Amino acid sequence: MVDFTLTDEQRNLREMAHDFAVGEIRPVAWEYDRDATWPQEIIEKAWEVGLMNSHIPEEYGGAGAGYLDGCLIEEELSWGCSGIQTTLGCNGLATAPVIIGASEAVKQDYLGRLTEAPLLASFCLTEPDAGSDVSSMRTTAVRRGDKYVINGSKCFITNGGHANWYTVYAKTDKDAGHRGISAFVVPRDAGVVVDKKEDKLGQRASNTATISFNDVEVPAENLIGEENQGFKIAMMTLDRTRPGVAAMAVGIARAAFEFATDYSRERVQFGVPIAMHQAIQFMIADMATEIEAARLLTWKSAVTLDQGERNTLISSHAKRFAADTAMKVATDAVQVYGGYGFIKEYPVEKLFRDAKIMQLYEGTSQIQRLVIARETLLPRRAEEPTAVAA
Ligand code: COS
Repeated sequence: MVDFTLTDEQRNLREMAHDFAVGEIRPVAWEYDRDATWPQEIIEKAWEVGLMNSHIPEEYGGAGAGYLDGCLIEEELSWGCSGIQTTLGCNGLATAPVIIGASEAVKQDYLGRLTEAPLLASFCLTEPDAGSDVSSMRTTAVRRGDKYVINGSKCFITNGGHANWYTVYAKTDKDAGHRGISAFVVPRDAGVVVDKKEDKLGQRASNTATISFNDVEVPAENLIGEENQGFKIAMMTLDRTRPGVAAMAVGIARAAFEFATDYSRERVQFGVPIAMHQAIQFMIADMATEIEAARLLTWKSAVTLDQGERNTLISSHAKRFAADTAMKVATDAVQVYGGYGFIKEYPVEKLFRDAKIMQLYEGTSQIQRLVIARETLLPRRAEEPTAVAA
């Protein structure tokens, strides 16, 4: 059965997220972007009303919401400001590996921290020389007695400067390529050092940091899953989070589309609103179709997960198409505004800058195409596990 009808609960959730975006995010979004303001107050309010940590299971204090529910929230909050939503949504990325494979005690402790207080966690995979090529990471974790000792540096870490704890990927066997990577939960007070906050093109209200680990010790029980399972845990995590990122891209595209259509009705050239010109109408029509298509792919990728099925292919379709759509729609929105679109006083300039990162983080559009090509050409991948032993 194919049914695109949301339940009453889902409609209410979407409405709540939209009202929050209208009331709490939109009024400050452009100012926070200009000044790269850390949105602490908004984090606390979003946490209070239950718009954060929606995927954390109920037994750890979370809402236990589904992936489609998460996408509904993510689209609305990103419509408000994708930089602020990147901050609010990042716990979903950091907690996914823990939910997939951490021990019960680690889940109780670290997931519980996020549901008991408005705290943040970060996901530490990328390194200066290991972006798309995850296997070439250099951070190491060496077992010493009942501890692991972690050394290395991670970059582009969302919320890195503000996190209470980190999911960290490190080599436990340097010679084993992707089969030598393990994942750990690392509390900030174990000695994590925040080196640098990035000054970014877009999504400037989010914190992106470089952090390092110098002989940071964690208990052996903080290992997620088994030793050397980290690469698969990372891939399974990205399968779970890419639908939400796609939803965020839809939110940016929708915001740009709305500004562009409103402006096209008001702006008069050649004696009529520019919306009367077919050149503008065709741009608006393409935006509308692509946003609709991006949302359908996004919802399908989330529903596939909610049904307990492997969603690697469809989540790459969704993430790739939605990210490219956000960039294209935001670019065309600037075009509809003409010269004014290039001026910071007008809203689409920010959306154009914000959209770019959607094609870069959580796997570039090229990596999504690579996954799509492999999944299409090598169907054996459908046999891969969707869960690991804890
Ligand atoms: N679920 C479970 N297992 C998976 C998987 C998935 N979605 N994708 C790959 N695997 C498994 C493979 O089956 C293979 O297993 P074996 O060791 O048993 O053979 C293993 O993982 C390695 O897979 P693969 O050969 O495809 O690895 P590559 O090194 O070629 O890398 C890409 C694959 C490029 C897709 C991967 O490195 C990637 O996604 N890179 C982008 C990382 C990214 O998104 N970074 C953004 C920052 S995080 S916010």
